[in-house]
Amino acid sequence: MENQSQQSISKVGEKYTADQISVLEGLEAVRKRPGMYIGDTSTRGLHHCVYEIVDNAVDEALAGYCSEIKVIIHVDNSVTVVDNGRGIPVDMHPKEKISAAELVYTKLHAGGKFNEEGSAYKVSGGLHGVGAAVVNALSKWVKLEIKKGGNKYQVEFERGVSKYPLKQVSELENKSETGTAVTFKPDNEIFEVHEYNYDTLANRFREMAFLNKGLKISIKDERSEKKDTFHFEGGLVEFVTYLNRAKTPVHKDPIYVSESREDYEVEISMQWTDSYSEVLSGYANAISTPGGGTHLSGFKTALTRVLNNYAKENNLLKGINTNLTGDDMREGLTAIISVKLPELQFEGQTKDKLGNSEVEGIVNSLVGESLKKYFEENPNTAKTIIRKSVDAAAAREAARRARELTRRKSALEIGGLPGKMADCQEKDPALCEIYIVEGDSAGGSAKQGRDRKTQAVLPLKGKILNVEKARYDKMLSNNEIRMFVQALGTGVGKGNFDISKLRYHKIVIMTDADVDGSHIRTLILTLLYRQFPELIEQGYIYIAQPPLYKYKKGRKETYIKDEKSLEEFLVVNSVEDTVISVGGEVIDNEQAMSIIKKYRSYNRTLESYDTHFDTLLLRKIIEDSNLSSELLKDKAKLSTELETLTKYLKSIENESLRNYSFDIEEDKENGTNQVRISVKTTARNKKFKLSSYFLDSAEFADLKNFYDGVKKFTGKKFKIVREKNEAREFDSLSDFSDFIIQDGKQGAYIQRYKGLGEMNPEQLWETTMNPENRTLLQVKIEDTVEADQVFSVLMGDQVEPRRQFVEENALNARNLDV
Ligand code: 1YM
Repeated sequence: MENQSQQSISKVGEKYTADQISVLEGLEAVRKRPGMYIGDTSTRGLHHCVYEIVDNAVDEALAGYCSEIKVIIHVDNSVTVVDNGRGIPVDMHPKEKISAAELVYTKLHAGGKFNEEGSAYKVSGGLHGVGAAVVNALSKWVKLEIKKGGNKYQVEFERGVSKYPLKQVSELENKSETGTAVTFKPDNEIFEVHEYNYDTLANRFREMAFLNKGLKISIKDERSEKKDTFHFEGGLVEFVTYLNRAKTPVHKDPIYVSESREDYEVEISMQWTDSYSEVLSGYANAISTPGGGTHLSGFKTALTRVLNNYAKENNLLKGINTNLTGDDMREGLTAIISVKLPELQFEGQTKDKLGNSEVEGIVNSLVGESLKKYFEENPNTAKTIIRKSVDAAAAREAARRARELTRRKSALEIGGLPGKMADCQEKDPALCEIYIVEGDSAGGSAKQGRDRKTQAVLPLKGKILNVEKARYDKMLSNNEIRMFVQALGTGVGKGNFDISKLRYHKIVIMTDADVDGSHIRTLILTLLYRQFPELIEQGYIYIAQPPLYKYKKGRKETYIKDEKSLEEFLVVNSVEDTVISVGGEVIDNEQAMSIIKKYRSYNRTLESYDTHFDTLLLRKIIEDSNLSSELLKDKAKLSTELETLTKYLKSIENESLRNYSFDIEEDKENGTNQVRISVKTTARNKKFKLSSYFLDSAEFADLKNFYDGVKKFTGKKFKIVREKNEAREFDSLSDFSDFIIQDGKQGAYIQRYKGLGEMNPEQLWETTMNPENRTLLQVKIEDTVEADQVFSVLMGDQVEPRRQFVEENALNARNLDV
């Protein structure tokens, strides 16, 4: 290791001053132990680099000098972050003899103490001012551009070392323009993962824009043309409205509190909905604190006290024989608690819990006073909330009685285990697994096929209750859920759940690979997430992966997990031992397979739109039309484009047996036009619209990209020669890929399993339950607020957010489902 660091220092081949050597040693330390600075070198660390740079721009915004931040992901996974702040200082540092900007990017622990007064730099979080140097050390290259004082400056670095001193590159046309632009490419030698995930970054920036009201953050992905702009004048109030979009609020506007005392700022927004879950999300200096901490406990104490006092003073608890607990009051509450403070202290194993003890009292007293005032001024809201808490308390009481009853009954009748269940012999939970299986027939196969020593099976019949729409008491009266709870052994609910009583350390959900199966899986996951979150956190929950196909040729039997894998398998089979050429040029088989795979994926994706669009038309739009959201705005150009399209469609009318008509109409909401399309076939009449929403969507961009990847091959002639056989020629990629798939099927028997029940016990064991062959997916929750969203959107009552979610996630959902 020593040698290595020596080497990479001397590689640069320049003479160094003592100061610069200490800089290099600092950067080497970061490269040797990246984990210490950015957590890890996989997905999380990779994305963390962007947050570090963006944090510097956010700090500039918090200081009041920057209003807009732009982030661009480039095709090579380098990232540019631009802000319109003052620009990082470019003046020489008197002692270090390099510009302040270079210092910020090369020196650890240089954070912010540049100006003599030592400005309290860094409020937005992260690495206390060394973020830029850390990112630089972990980047293959960095380019820094600064606009300041009427000039543009620039400096570039390679693996943390500057290639030349900061230099002025031009004078600005607009002399008053200022800002900083940083482009960096994370070093492939350091990171195991190299691709940025658009949604991960976009979600973080949405959150940051909510937390810093007025700040505009935009993100653009040049790999897919996805883009978003986040800008919320309403800040936390808009955040809560966003989080509650799939829920039904029980009072109109979110409550908002913003108070400060000395160096401490407290900002809270909250709103109750008719749901039964609680979403409390805390931030300290805009850093998320999933572990909770003193800001949350201060908030909870204040809320309980104020509501209890209000209820008593206004005689709202008449005739109620149980106390209202904090949990009763927070049922259905969505709240964001954001604090800003001078010196952050984090606690807990993952350092995600706010530890500053002084914060508890400050939040408690500031929030207490404001809420008291709020409820006095808004008695109707206060009464609604208290009524809801009283209901929650009553439900809690009913559930307690129900639980007592089952406990007594089950102890007497069945020794604590549901009758339909088959338990395993082993008693050590760490070695035990339980398969939760859909339906009695699959349950039967699983019971016969399992390893009786360690595997238990619980069949659940039909759809279990959607707990998103049912309160605790109703949930416990549901038979399937009661069986499930009994089987786990932990009990359920606050004060009753005890993870040490868990009887199985692997809980495996095994449902059919179809729409119903995926719905049942979601219902079970909803139950687990809402009632047993600890089981997910501890990594006890898994999803089984039963195969969808069996391929049998002669004696050879192969189980294949989904349609995509089947196609890949067929392609590999068919291409083996052949020589393939395209347009007269021989290509290697790997490349041939990749072309076919891409082309098949493109077609599969196109076809998956069949339910809500016309595949033939969509193909034409993707492959050769100029339709775009830009074009929609221009009615004349749009008409011309549609005429061309009509001409083409008329020309194939007989062949396709379809009749298309287009109507342009105004899309007032978006200030553009949209096209109403009707397709008549002999069988039915389909109507749908083509809007800017669709043309700007990620799916549309995905399709375009897919097609771009195969375009140059579509019209080429393909030739394939198999040993000794005659050559076969094809006029297009479409014909060629059809042949390859058919050829891969030759002489084989392919069975598609419609459900688990179709597999016999041995097959189920071999493919899905045998620990030596099976693949299990472990269920993880990375972000609880995000997870709450997914469940409330998917399982709640609001139709529109669900429709939007399914549409936005259509491709992902399909990928998950197949
Ligand atoms: C795209 C990343 O880093 N912007 C940025 C950074 C700084 C300033 C302005 C800045 C800060 C101060 C004074 C100050 C930084 N400056 C320093 C240091 N965008 C991005 N924009 N003038 C400009 O804190 O007093 C560190 S970061 F230390 F040099 F002042």
